[in-house]
Amino acid sequence: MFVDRAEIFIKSGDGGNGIVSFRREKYVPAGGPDGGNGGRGGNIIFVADSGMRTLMDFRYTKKFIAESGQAGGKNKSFGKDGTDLYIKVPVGTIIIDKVTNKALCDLSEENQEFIALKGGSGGKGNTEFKSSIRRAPNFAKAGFKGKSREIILELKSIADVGLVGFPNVGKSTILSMLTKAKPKIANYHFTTLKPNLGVVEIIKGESFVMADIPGLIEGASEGVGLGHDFLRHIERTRMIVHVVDASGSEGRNPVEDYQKIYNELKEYNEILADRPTVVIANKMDMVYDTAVLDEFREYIASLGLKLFEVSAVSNKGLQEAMKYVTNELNNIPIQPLDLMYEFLEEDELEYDENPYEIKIEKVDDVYELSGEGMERLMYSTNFDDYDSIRNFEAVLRRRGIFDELRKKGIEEGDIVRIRDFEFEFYD
Ligand SMILES: Nc1nc2c(ncn2[C@@H]2O[C@H](COP(=O)(O)OP(=O)(O)OP(=O)(O)O)[C@@H](O)[C@H]2O)c(=O)[nH]1
Ligand SMILES: [Mg+2]
Repeated sequence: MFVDRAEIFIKSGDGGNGIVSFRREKYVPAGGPDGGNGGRGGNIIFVADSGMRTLMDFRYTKKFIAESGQAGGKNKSFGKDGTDLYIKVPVGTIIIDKVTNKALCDLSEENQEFIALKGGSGGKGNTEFKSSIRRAPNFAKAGFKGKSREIILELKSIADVGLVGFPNVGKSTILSMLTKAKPKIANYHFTTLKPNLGVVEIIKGESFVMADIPGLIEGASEGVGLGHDFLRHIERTRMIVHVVDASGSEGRNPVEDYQKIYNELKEYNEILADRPTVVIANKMDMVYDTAVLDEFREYIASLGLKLFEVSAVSNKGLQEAMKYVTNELNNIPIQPLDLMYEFLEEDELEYDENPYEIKIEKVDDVYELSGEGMERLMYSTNFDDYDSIRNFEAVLRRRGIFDELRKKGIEEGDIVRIRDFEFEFYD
């Protein structure tokens, strides 16, 4: 089973809460605060693994949640950080944000890592709030929540050269003659159902990777046949080897075949169609109608392209063609993927909820406060402690929540609701 696209859900770990605690010592009636800080939540990290070939694992596991940080302890002890969660993906996987459909990262090198989501930081324990005027702080801070995101993984094989052409023209035969790859070869259409990769080394020390993809047909770029799903595996290639059946053995015309495939590439992606191309006229051993061949030679020459006439089954002419390809590759740079994808800008990465946000909504006669900032403030407040309540009010005032409420028409004595808690408003 070859899987090259998957949708998953990722979430980094929540930060652990800070805690309220006081030293208890013999003969000391009230020891100082000793509540420790919470640990950081685990990060979500993608890593490119050269041992993986497909995204099949993601058909079964779709949710990835990193461990949360632990709460702080007594004696100023820090809570343990949540373990980072490493998600292994094949080399050549692109991490795409589902909401914006923009790429976050292209994991194109072995062992390359990408931190997709950082864990929430831990909250501070009450020890941190001790001061000369506040000897015994009775509150601590909640940890920051982890972040979540829906992700699309797309695998685009890393190959230098891609073999394209109609089904049955001999693409897999070419790959099998030039590399150690053992693709299935048979005299019918759509023999190849998944991309095959092989290493070609015609000139010593100058090897390159060649990809054989399933045959394309008219409408491939719109999803007809198998073609559409596999075109992405040649997106990264630096060169295209366009294979046609020169013998017209299936009653087709090589010129028309070439044009049809070219148009499919162009429909799929303009950039792909304009990639440096070499043309291989295969099955020369079966050419009986030289007029058709002459027409094809002329046509390819008029495009300014190099044509190689080969017989793949008998391994004739392939070496020469590949020598040419090897030399050409030296002059063609690696394709930057951002030609194909829009990448998210650094500052766009944080589209998640603002951890300080406090939302105000009027429901009937009640003013409701919500949002991550509100939740954190709630959890960070000890409503049995005068100091802590004062801090709670001060934070709301400082963030302009009182002003905002007044703008919305709140009056003394009106009800403010935060989750299950209700307060009367007094300024
Ligand atoms: N006579 C002749 N037959 C060839 C030649 N090259 C390939 N064939 C035959 O053509 C048929 C198709 O070959 P494949 O390599 O499977 O073709 P393909 O382009 O990979 O086909 P799909 O995977 O279906 O797209 C097989 O029967 C091959 O043996 C050649 O040079 N001459
Ligand atoms: Mg094939």
